[in-house]
Amino acid sequence: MRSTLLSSVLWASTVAAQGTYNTTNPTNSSTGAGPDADGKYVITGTDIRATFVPYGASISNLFLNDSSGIERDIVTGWDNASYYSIDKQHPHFGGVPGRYANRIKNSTFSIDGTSYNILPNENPTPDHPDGVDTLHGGPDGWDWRNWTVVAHTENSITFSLVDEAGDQGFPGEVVSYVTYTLGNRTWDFSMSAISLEQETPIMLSSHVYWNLDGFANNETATALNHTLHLPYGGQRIATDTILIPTGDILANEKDGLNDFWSKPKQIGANFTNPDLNGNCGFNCTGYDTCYLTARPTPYSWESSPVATLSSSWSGISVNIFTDQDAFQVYSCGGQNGSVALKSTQGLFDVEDRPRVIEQYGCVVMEVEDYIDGINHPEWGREDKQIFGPESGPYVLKARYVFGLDG
Ligand SMILES: *[C@@H]1O[C@H](CO)[C@@H](O)[C@H](O)[C@H]1NC(C)=O
Ligand SMILES: *[C@@H]1O[C@H](CO)[C@@H](O)[C@H](O)[C@H]1NC(C)=O
Ligand SMILES: *[C@@H]1O[C@H](CO)[C@@H](O)[C@H](O)[C@H]1NC(C)=O
Ligand SMILES: *[C@@H]1O[C@H](CO)[C@@H](O)[C@H](O)[C@H]1NC(C)=O
Ligand SMILES: *[C@@H]1O[C@H](CO)[C@@H](O)[C@H](O)[C@H]1NC(C)=O
Ligand SMILES: *[C@@H]1O[C@H](CO)[C@@H](O)[C@H](O)[C@H]1NC(C)=O
Ligand SMILES: *[C@@H]1O[C@H](CO)[C@@H](O)[C@H](O)[C@H]1NC(C)=O
Ligand SMILES: *[C@@H]1O[C@H](CO)[C@@H](O)[C@H](O)[C@H]1NC(C)=O
Ligand SMILES: *[C@@H]1O[C@H](CO)[C@@H](O)[C@H](O)[C@H]1NC(C)=O
Ligand SMILES: *[C@@H]1O[C@H](CO)[C@@H](O)[C@H](O)[C@H]1NC(C)=O
Ligand SMILES: *[C@@H]1O[C@H](CO)[C@@H](O)[C@H](O)[C@H]1NC(C)=O
Ligand SMILES: CC(=O)N[C@H]1CO[C@H](CO)[C@@H](O)[C@@H]1O
Repeated sequence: MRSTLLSSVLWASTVAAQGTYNTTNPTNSSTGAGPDADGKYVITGTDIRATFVPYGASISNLFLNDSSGIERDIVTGWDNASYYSIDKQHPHFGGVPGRYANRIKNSTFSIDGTSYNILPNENPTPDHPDGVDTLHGGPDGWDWRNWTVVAHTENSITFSLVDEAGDQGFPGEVVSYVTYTLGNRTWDFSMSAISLEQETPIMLSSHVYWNLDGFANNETATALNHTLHLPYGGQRIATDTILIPTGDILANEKDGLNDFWSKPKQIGANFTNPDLNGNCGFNCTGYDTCYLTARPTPYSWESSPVATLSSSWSGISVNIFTDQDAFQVYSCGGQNGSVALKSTQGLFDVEDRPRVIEQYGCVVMEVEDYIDGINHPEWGREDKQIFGPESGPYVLKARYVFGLDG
């Protein structure tokens, strides 16, 4: 058992690093240069460049040239690493939610007959001032913490985090590694997590907010004209008014509000339909929805994308390949202009356009497993969501391939 565990750790760190480890000199490794003046770590591929910050192991900028050859920064974030810990709104910009992404009903779960109460942090009521459920791992979830940079090369960066036993109420210590690598207009990531002591839920994701126009579209401040295709997304997980899964799996009727599978559709295509109100929780118009990515088995996850997002304005598209079985889409209905754009985004020559993220100004896309699967044993997700010293490590892989349609 001990050797199984050790080989898991070694295996996971190898998978995570995919390259040079230099723990002696973690920041300025043989090829990396350490953080820049804003505290960000830059990595570069072919015609693509990104920055990352230790806070949440978050992507902070992603630069690509659009079809006019103009450089666009297509993810949200802040201008410097220190501001991530200061901002009170904490929109989970580009980070790794953990130890368990998305919501846990009633902040409870049980494993082998033992029930656990973890810290709530969403939907406070007079009786439950801290909230009635747990979102993204709790009030000090993994994307509220500074991860350790364990490797930084010209085109990749690896972060690690040690999550102590009992933190946020979760059982057992967990060690995680996340590696991001840029290629030829590609962004790969590999996440692994090992539970060293006890069985615990683990579900990670990457919580990136996209605007493929770099917020510089002079026709609209929103991302509602972005086109989304989820070719395997014929089903979704039903949720209640506070977005907690009910246990039901719903069919996404062809031509219905949640049909992104039968053909590509603009995110905003159905916004004039009053039935879209309530589709993402109480009085929320749009999407905050976990679509399933049910591919015919056996399949190779690298062979076809589970999602494609594109914008005809910039011409930039992204194809998302992953080994994960679900895919969350959030249309940024909760944004309200209170978050400033980065200095690398937006329009500078349109006077009446505030330099902020407007409602529906972005789209969040998260590769993940079935949300709150730990409270729905009827879905059969235990092998993908419960990990202990005797199981293998939790693993998530994804590849984002960027194109130019214009
Ligand atoms: C790791 O960093 C140390 C200290 O800077 C250096 O001496 C060593 O050569 C580095 N190792 C590799 C493999 O880059
Ligand atoms: C965009 O194009 C310019 C000019 O060719 C080039 O200098 C820059 O590196 C490109 N940006 C990216 C992210 O490839
Ligand atoms: C860091 O970024 C924030 C948000 O963009 C900005 O308000 C602040 O002035 C910046 N601080 C420094 C030291 O650059
Ligand atoms: C994270 O690191 C930044 C420096 O980049 C620092 O300003 C901040 O206080 C740290 N935050 C936490 C939560 O440790
Ligand atoms: C909800 O959590 C409380 C503890 O906070 C627990 O007493 C109760 O049994 C839980 N309810 C369900 C349905 O799991
Ligand atoms: C990058 O990929 C494009 C096709 O997608 C290809 O034409 C080009 O040669 C590749 N560049 C490198 C440096 O491999
Ligand atoms: C919008 O931007 C495009 C591309 O930069 C430009 O060709 C067009 O003239 C602009 N339109 C307006 C109304 O400013
Ligand atoms: C949603 O929008 C698509 C594309 O415009 C349209 O074909 C479909 O009928 C709409 N569905 C509903 C339910 O409004
Ligand atoms: C942008 O979206 C709006 C609302 O869905 C639609 O009326 C308009 O035709 C779209 N524009 C383009 C260029 O697709
Ligand atoms: C629903 O949202 C609209 C627009 O944000 C707001 O004006 C309205 O008061 C809300 N209704 C309820 C019942 O909360
Ligand atoms: C905008 O959203 C933020 C974050 O949720 C919230 O703190 C703020 O009160 C909202 N502002 C308005 C005007 O609704
Ligand atoms: C920790 C460390 O050595 N950081 C250095 C890495 O390299 C950059 C750029 O050369 C320096 O500014 C850092 O001080």
